[in-house]
Amino acid sequence: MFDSETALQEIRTRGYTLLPDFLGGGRLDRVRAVLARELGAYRGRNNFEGQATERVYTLVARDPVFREIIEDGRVMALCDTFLEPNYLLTGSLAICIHPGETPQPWHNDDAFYPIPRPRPMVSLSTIVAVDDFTAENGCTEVIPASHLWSDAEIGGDYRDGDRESDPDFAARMADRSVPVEMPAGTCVVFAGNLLHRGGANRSPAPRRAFSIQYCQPWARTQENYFLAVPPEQAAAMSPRIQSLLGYSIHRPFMGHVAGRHPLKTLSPGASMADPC
Ligand SMILES: O=C(O)CCC(=O)C(=O)O
Repeated sequence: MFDSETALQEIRTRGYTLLPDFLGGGRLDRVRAVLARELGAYRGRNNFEGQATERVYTLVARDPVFREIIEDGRVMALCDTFLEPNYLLTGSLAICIHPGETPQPWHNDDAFYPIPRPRPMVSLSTIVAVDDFTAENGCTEVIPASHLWSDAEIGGDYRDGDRESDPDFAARMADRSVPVEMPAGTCVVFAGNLLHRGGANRSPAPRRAFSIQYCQPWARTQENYFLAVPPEQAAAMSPRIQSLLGYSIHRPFMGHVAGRHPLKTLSPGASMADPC
């Protein structure tokens, strides 16, 4: 049973909350079937993506089950609280951490936005376990309450080699790190400014997950969905997904197309001369 007050309070105070049984009603099986089809083509290209990790981006366009999950009412309720109206989808990717993978660098998902900390989150992230998450198989690890830390406490970001090789930083993180162990089908929702990472996979089996991330309507998105999702496919999606993809206006007029509402580009009969 979803308790939005507890979820909101946990995100505010410790930076994350768990939604048990998030993938009910056969969704976990459907997700596994899609991932069986999609995984296997790419490997990570650097230490952040993970050399022994597969990532499949643009899940929103790959199967209806991901669109249902992206607009799940529980997550939308949390986005409605933490983000401004007409917030956007910024990432939708599967992450499969293979045996032998080392830990990811500590990072926060909204590190791209150069706004001094402490500050409100610019994005809200979710990671859903497709296999049981354990400390052994590379479950997500978080630093509780780090979403409230200043720039000095964060000490740079994951691209900063000095921070990553600093034993004091590593010791400080090791003292505070919490493994998010959770059964398959559970979702961890966390503030975009919370420090976290994918753990080392010391098990003999892959650890599959997917991450859906949302951001403020004024922030540039990680994935460029206008190019990644063909307009004819977007035209058939729900109004909520269209809005999340950017077919919306952040008032008064961010996102317009030649002075018109971007949804007009999706209706073949509509005249672009019609007012918004
Ligand atoms: O796979 C995970 O548990 C975390 C991945 C992550 O944080 C990321 O790639 O941004």
